[in-house]
Amino acid sequence: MKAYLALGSNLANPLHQVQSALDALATLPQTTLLATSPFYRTPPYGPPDQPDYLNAAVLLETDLAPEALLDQTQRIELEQGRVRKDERWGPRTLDLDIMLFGDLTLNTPRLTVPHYDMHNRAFMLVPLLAIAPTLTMPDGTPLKNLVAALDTRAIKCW
Ligand code: PH2
Ligand code: MG
Ligand code: MG
Repeated sequence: MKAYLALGSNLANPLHQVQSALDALATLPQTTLLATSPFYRTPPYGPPDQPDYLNAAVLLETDLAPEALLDQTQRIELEQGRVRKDERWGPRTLDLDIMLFGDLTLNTPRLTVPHYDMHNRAFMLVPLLAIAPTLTMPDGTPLKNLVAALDTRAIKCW
């Protein structure tokens, strides 16, 4: 199955965090890293009193089940010093979010796919469009239409 992940970091050297995460994703079991987007600098979505983020997207080909992939991405987050805080949308060393898993729609206590808020998040959709320009969402909406509906002017190259 093809899975698209969003990567984000705004603490502890984001470039290093994301490069380490890419190395870890490239060595996942039953998984191949097929594509990596450019790295973007994006203003915080949510509380504004935090550093800008480095955001990127990757395409994986994986034989893992969705929740097994989630186990792996959460392990990588923790290995890279992620500390879960109560503050919603607060700063983090590394965030790995499963945006899409094939055309699957999934709602379990641990995982919602497609990512519940990706259609509102230019910092997710712009990197995704860079590696998947003709992608269609599971509900049939072309990704490029979602991006066209958002303000992307604040998104820069890292
Ligand atoms: N992640 C969040 C909250 N806000 N803002 C930007 N720009 N990029 C992110 O990755 C991000 C965010 C929660 O995961
Ligand atoms: Mg997130
Ligand atoms: Mg997350």
